[in-house]
Amino acid sequence: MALVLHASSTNKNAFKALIAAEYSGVTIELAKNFEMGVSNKTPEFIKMNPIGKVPVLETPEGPIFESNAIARYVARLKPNNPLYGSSLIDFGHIEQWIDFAATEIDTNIGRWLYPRLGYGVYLPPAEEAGVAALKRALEALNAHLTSNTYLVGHGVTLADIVMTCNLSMGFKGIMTKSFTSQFPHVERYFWTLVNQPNFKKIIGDVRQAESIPPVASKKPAQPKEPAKPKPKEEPKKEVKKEEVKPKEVPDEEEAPKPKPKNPLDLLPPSKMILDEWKRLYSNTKSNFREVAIKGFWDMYDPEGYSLWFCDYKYNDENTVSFVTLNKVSGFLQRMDLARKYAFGKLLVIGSEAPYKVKGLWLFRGKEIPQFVLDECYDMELYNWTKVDINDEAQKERVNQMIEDAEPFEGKALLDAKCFK
Ligand SMILES: N[C@@H](CCC(=O)N[C@@H](CS)C(=O)NCC(=O)O)C(=O)O
Repeated sequence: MALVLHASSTNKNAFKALIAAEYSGVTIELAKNFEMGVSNKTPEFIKMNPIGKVPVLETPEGPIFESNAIARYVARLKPNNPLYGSSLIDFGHIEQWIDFAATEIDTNIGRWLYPRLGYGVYLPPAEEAGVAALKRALEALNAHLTSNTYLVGHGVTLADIVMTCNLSMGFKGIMTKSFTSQFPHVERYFWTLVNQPNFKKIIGDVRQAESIPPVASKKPAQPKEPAKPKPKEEPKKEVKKEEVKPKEVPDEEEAPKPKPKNPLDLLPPSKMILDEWKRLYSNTKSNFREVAIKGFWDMYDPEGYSLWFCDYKYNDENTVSFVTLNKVSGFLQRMDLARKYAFGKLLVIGSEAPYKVKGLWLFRGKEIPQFVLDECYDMELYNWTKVDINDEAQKERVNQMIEDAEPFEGKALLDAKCFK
């Protein structure tokens, strides 16, 4: 009997065994007509895996569940398989990274991604904790990969297969370029591995997420039930202790709580009306200095607003023009949450690589709003300096950024993007 893998052909957990099989010369068939949510709920399937999850591998000696266990089994079918290293210590390190990939990488990608897709409750502090734990894990992985091409030794092992499959869910689903660019060795490692022929054959082309998925509606649409007739009053049944159900948690959507006000809405009113500035900026087609820039300083209220220069920390990595432009566009998209409270300019400077990304932001309040720092990951990719408006040179730099002056700091502009 051939080995049969029960899973859909796009399941990253199934990829682990399939890639291991490619490296090991093992043949695995995918179960025919597998339908997620249907095939894995049948009594026959539950006999193979009592929790009803995929993948499951059917072997001549019985089924195996848990994707890492399946991948290990497949690797062991080849005697002295280099996927398991060549010494006991290699073996130990391979197992170490397989566990790390499961507990530190996969779990934390899931904490970030699944609630956003509607699998589980979305809670911002829980997401924050998940992202922080993922960053910690990726920092450690990045440090290891600074001086190692592969996780263990000098070739692909089972640890790389498991790690890459787990990372693929993050890269495809939620880890945008501006997030992963904090971990350049992880990026290099991931793209190298997914482009190895044995990986590519199974995973196909991988496209990195361009944005963080928005939070899915909390409650999936329920099929409407016909109105039930009111039950007749029945004599009260004595309830046994074990039958007492825990109180249902009130559904947030049924009784919407008033949204807490953004603290910026509670600031003392300002003479500067952000929308008026945005309109002036957009509508000024000529004499920009005299009209828009002068108008800006006439309106500017240092008590109610602050101006900030930002400077991308990793300009050396901006070696490809369209990638740099996408990075900037992604940042501006993610700032959508601050549209009521911010205006920004981002300049992509230089006519050849590496391009420099520098910008100017106007924020409501005297500091960068905390919710922006918390919720927009790009913020930490830049160094931020508050503009001293008593310094004429800084004011002039503000003007140049607002009007896309060229040359800027002696260089041509590849592009200038505005957030308004
Ligand atoms: N730790 C398990 C995770 C398996 C798992 O979560 N499978 C998902 C699909 S990727 C599943 O079958 N979900 C269906 C369900 O939860 O009922 C493994 O690595 O195999």
